[in-house]
Amino acid sequence: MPAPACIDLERHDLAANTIRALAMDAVQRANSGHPGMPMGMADLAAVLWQRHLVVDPDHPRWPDRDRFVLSNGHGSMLLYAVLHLSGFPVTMKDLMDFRQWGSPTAGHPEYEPELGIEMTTGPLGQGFGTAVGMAMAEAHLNAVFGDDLVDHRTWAFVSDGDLMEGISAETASLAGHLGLGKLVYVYDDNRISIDGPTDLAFSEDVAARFGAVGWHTVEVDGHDPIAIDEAYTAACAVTDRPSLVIARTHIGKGAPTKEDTAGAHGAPLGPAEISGWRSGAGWPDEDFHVPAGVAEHFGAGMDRGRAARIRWQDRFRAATGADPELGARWSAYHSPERVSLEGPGFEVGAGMATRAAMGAIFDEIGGRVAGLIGGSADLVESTKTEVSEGGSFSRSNPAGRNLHFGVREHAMGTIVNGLALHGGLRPYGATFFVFSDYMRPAIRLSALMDIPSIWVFTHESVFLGEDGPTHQPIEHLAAMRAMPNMAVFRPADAGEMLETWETVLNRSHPAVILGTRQAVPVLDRSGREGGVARGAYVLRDGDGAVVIATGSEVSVALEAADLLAHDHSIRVVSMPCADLFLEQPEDYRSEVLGNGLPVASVEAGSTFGWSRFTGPGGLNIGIDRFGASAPAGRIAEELGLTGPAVARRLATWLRGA
Ligand SMILES: Cc1ncc(C[n+]2csc(CCOP(=O)(O)OP(=O)(O)O)c2C)c(N)n1
Repeated sequence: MPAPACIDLERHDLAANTIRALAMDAVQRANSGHPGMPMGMADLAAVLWQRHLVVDPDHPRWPDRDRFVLSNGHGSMLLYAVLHLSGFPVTMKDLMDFRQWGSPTAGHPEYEPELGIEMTTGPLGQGFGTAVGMAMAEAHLNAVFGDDLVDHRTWAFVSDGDLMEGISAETASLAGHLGLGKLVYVYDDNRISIDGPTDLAFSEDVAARFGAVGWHTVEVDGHDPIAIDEAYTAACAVTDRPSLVIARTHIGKGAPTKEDTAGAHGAPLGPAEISGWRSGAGWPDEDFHVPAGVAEHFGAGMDRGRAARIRWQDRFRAATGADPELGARWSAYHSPERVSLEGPGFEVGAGMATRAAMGAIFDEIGGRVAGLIGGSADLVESTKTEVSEGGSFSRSNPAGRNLHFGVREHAMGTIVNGLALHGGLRPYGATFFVFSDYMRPAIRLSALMDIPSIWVFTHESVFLGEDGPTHQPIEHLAAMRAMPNMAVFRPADAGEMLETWETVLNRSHPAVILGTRQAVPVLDRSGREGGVARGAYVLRDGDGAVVIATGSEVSVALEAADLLAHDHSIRVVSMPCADLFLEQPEDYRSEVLGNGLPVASVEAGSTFGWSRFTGPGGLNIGIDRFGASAPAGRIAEELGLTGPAVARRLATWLRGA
């Protein structure tokens, strides 16, 4: 912890003004962007980077570094400027190319760890939640490895918009409940958003709100570096609760007419305003000016980080040298080996829900994947995603591997992303598929950032039955598959579920895993093992037509093919993951799809998207309406998804084909 009040105020002002100037200039040059927030938070950023944040620009991914999340990521120029001035590989050219094609300095950056960008948002509130996940990751790994190897803070800058978004309520509540003492948020209390003053729509007592959910709060003048330093120090001293530093700031600080107005929020200030700011600050009339001494000022903060990293490296060497088992454990978390799963042996022909199959292999997964951590949004009895010896993660037991998110799906989504972004862990979050709607922004960001978050959704079709249409996903499969970079797995039976987990764990990309509520037969897949990793494979051969099915409809398609066997030779293709199938070589894809045979699809969901595989003359059997509240068997009959009903549709289609 830094010694109190030894800030060189002149240097500090120069540093903060450099952030302001670079933000103004880059936004002006790009002719788009948000200058107001970087100008308003410049003092807060300068003190944090110079005095508190423990990072090393020469080793941006050093595991025990502090994490910094910019949740009000529209103010991205703040982060780019500070990274540049602190010696991270963000160049002056990158600043000049702000928001341009191919430049790393995107409008809203998300995740570029080599540059020092841990995560920023984009969709307001996501960073707020994600940083909670990072702090949970730290707490867990600290419990596993001890203070010598894991002991760092998670910082985030958050704005009015972040606090207005509901996700901040969900995640603040959980962070307070868990007593995440190394989590420090700095709230940019500038009382301005896009439409004008925040009191148009926001008048809550923020300190009282956060106090009520178990946070420590401290209020500070966000332009007084000594007070800011003291507030950060006070926040760090509170170790049993997360802290919120409520910093009263002025958006567009120093802009002659636009300070404290929405006009400073999201548009270039214009030459007159920039020139007025320069005269007020005694700044030369020169774009992208960085005064002498500023890099040294930030460099002193970075030297603190460099020294901390070297001390950590020494401790790491000593600890793993003295205890090779510790070194092996560290590797198991941080550079895991390939996973292969055996499973308990599933009896062919037996009925078993694929969620139950997942439950049956979950302990094995937990045993093979040291960093596996996750849980459910109050549905773990149903999702079957618990490691039985893992213990529950709590304030008093952060070593627990089973997370209890409460009924907070959106929080679960952002936290899983935070756990994944932190590194060292393999996180998952589970709920019913229909509730994925409540966490979609986080799922989308996992795909955008290409991080290995695992999304487990059970009760993945109308066949969940009596709970009715509010609980029955219809368009969800199509919507998830439409998301670039997301691999969606809908295994057909217990064997495919096992292969699905194996496939997902051996990739380092985001994935959705779907499990049935209802029992489905364990299929005879002998000789066809490994098919899941290719996305689709031939389960029953035939040379007259191809029926592609997924999940519970694979056994339906097999039954239909058997019923038609007298007149038609039907090939049944199981397609647990359309996304992986599309990545296969052309030869494999056309071979599986029968090289020009008529193709049909059967899936208990919207038919949207299936013509990609079935083509213009193809038949797509699915559900293009909402479901119904009834037992699953009756729903299957009414919606035409039994073996005989599918056989009838296929026969009619084949007669016309
Ligand atoms: C989920 C979401 N909704 C809307 C936006 C568009 N948007 C960007 S900034 C902002 C509000 C700005 O207010 P504040 O958070 O106080 O930021 P400041 O004006 O202080 O920079 C909005 C609505 C967004 N980025 N994310």
